[in-house]
Parts: sequence; structure tokens; C-alpha cells
Amino acid sequence: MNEPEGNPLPAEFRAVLRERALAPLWDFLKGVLPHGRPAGVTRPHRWRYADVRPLLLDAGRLVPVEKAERRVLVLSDPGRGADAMSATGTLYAGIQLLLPGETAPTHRHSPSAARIVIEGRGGFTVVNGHRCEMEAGDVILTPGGQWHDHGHDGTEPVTWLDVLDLPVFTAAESAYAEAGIPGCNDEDPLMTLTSDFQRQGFRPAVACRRANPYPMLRYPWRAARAALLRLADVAGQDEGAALEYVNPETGDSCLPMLGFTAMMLAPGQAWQAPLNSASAVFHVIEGNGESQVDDHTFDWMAGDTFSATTFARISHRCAEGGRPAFLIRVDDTPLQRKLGFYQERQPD
Ligand code: GTQ
Repeated sequence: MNEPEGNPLPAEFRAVLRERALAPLWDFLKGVLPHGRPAGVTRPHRWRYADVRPLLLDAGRLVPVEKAERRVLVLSDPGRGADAMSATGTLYAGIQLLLPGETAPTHRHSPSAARIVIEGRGGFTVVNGHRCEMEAGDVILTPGGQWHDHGHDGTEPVTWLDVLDLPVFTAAESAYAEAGIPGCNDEDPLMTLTSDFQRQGFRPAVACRRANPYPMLRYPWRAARAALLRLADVAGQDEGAALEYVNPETGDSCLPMLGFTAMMLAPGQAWQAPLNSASAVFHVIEGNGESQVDDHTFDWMAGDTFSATTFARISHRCAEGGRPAFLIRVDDTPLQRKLGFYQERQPD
């Protein structure tokens, strides 16, 4: 507590306030509304995939997926104490494992989720009856309220990074899930066709077509990578090659609160990100390099994930040598824009 100097409250007065469930704002105002820059508790952190992977495979032996419902190791912000269910104030991230032949059962929940596939072939996610194959680097959406389950037809473990806006729902006391019932996630042929066609610029011209707020559920890495290479060819070195994932019909962010951006750094290239109010989680798809997040230096390679707080000073550098680096940034920019708050500032 932050007792204002020269103005101590009589202890009895304070005790009566407490008893009546009242609190003196003047003691707390600077804490809840700090001047200039938000004072969050998030501590930027880098999770190496090489550390997480063996533990996840151990969990695969220790925890049957039917018991776990989702077999996930949560990337738990060290700034929030043990077992924090978030990586930043608004972003939940976790790494999920599915073994060959396993299924993660059908459910739906109020928060939205997206998966960024890390390794393995043969995994798939079914969203509202629409089957999305999972290949390394793909971004697959399971928007809030949509039935989804995961399956695995391959022979090797499949892993992916889950990112959810769960902490926002937790803060709003509106986070909940429902278990599926048989048939709830069966294919709706019209929905599947609508999604497939809309990607190509068509829409079934029938009165009964389904309105589909999420016409694209799978953003294949193959397409994002090829697009980044083309963009890097024409963009200047200091512009940086970056692509936002959008709803192809509306041009809005692909999920209501979460923003996704794929970026490429050429060998040796450095990139200073504009200072902005979003918090973020970065996931490395390919390559090696190093990022600076305020006072933290994180070296990284494919599969690694690191977090950044609101208004962090962020720069990235791709290692010298033959290979470019590709990262996907997930942030809360769409949420902050909807709150009328998103800001970019000149670094001071
Ligand atoms: O795969 O549906 O990491 O519901 C956390 C909650 C994954 C999922 C998570 C979930 C899921």
C-alpha cells in the first residue's frame, strides 16, 4: 500500500472502511492509473522448444488425452507467479501434443483460439464440421463459440502452439466451455463449400447459404511463406516484409481480439519494430536469430516462443548465413483498436 506522505489515515478510519467493503482511492490511484506508461506485471520470457518438447512427450506418457481433454503445457508468465494461465495480460499461449491415433474431444468455448503448427504430419482440426489439415507453420482458427476437435492420422507426434484470448474472458468473468454431443461437429456441407469458395472469391448463390463470419479457418504456411518472399523482393530492407492475417471478405483481423502477422528477416537483417501499445507473443517458424525486448535478449531458433509487454522496445535480428528467418507475431492489437486505445509512439 501506498500511504500518501504527510496524510496518514487514522487506523480506526481505515479499519471501518475495510469492514464496510470500502477502499480509499487516493492510496491506490497511482497504482491503478500510473502516469505515462502502463505498469504491467508481465515479464517477457523466451520458451525454448528444445526444453518444452521432451516435457511434453513425458506428459504424453503420463497423461492420457481422454483425461486431459487437451494435453497442453501452458507458457506461463513468470511475472504472474506459479501456474499463471497467460503469457501476457491478454494472451494465453500453450504447446499442445497429440500422439498418433489420439483425438482431443469436441468442445467449444467463449474465447477464440488459433493454432500455429510446430511439427508432425497427419494432424487435423475440425472446426464446425470443416476439416483443416495441420502442416508446420499453418495458422488454424477455432473462433469463439465454434465446435472443434483435433485428430491425428499420422505416425509421429504432432505439436502446435495454441494462442487464445482467454485472459480477456477471465477478466470479464465470461470464460466457459461446453462439451460436444454426438453430431455437433459433423460437416455442414454448405458451410464447408462456402468457406472453400469464398477463398476463391465466390459465394454459393442459394438463398439458404450459411452466413459465415469466418470464411477462412486455415492459413497455410506454404502460402504465407511464398507471399513473404515475393514481398521481400519488392519492399526495401528497412521496410521489413510482414503480412497480416485477415478475413479475406472484410479485410478485418482474422479473429476479433487477436492479431497475427507473419514476418521475414533476410540473413543478417535487423528490424526495429515501432513502439506500440499491444502485448505480443512471437513464435519462430524457421531460422535463427536474436530479439531484444526491453532489457531482455532472447536468442531463438525454429519452435521457440517469446513474449513482449505493452509498449516494449522490440528489435529482431536474423543470424548471418544462408537462411532467412520467419516469425509469426500474435498480439492484442485488434482488441486494443476495438477499445479505441491502440497507440504507436516514437521510441524515447
Ligand atoms: O485445443 O481447444 O491450449 O480449449 C486451451 C484450451 C487448447 C483447444 C488450449 C483449449 C484448447
